Amino acid sequence: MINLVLFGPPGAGKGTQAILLAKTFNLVHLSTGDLLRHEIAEKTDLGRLAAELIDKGELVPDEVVISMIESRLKKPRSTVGFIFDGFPRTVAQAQALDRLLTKHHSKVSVMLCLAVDKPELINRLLKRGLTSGRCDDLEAATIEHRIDVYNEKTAPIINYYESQGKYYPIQGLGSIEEISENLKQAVMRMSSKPISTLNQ
Ligand code: B4P
Repeated sequence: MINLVLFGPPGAGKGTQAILLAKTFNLVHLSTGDLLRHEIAEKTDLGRLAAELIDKGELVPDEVVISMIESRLKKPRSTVGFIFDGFPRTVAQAQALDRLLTKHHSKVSVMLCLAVDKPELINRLLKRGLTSGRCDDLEAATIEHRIDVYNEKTAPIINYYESQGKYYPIQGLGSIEEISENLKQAVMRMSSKPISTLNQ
């Protein structure tokens, strides 16, 4: 099984690249951001809690996102693996993901970390905010807060995966196609198998 963690600060391109990687390698794409936005759209209790936190640029509590991922992993399906987009976002979530995958006799294969500088992140998210309808993309101050939260709570995960030899940094500046190609090459090198055999 290939289990990819696609990592990076807000606006690094995780969602954009995860869709392309999932298609290339035939992986199930699990985005906690998308799952939370679905709850918000459905106006569930969880959605109301999530909206309040997301709009302020805060993280949703660990137990909420961990249980969302747990229920998705429990679904019986035949797949060559998963791509985790926006999860884990804290060391506690990274530890929980390891526990959950171990239960399924599997593990994280690699953590691909998209590196993008702060001014570019802010530009991208403000641009997306013009059309996305996402409150968390509207104000530069909220975006800056999201980046601060990333630096404080999420970036420490890099050490967690580095100590396991699973951290793989990737340049996140450039065209979407170039970055996608670099990610694809990284996954193929990691698996040391030609793309055609990865789905077997
Ligand atoms: P997410 O939905 O995960 O989103 P994100 O961090 O905003 O963005 P992403 O990096 O996916 O950006 P994208 O590809 O779209 O999280 C939203 C919120 O949900 C979080 O702030 C948090 O509150 C909550 N949440 C989610 N998961 C959680 C968890 N595990 N624990 C706790 N809370 C959680 O790219 C951004 C923009 O850049 C797009 O408009 C795109 O078109 C553009 N772009 C992409 N690549 C580009 C490139 N190469 N060049 C130019 N532009 C590019």
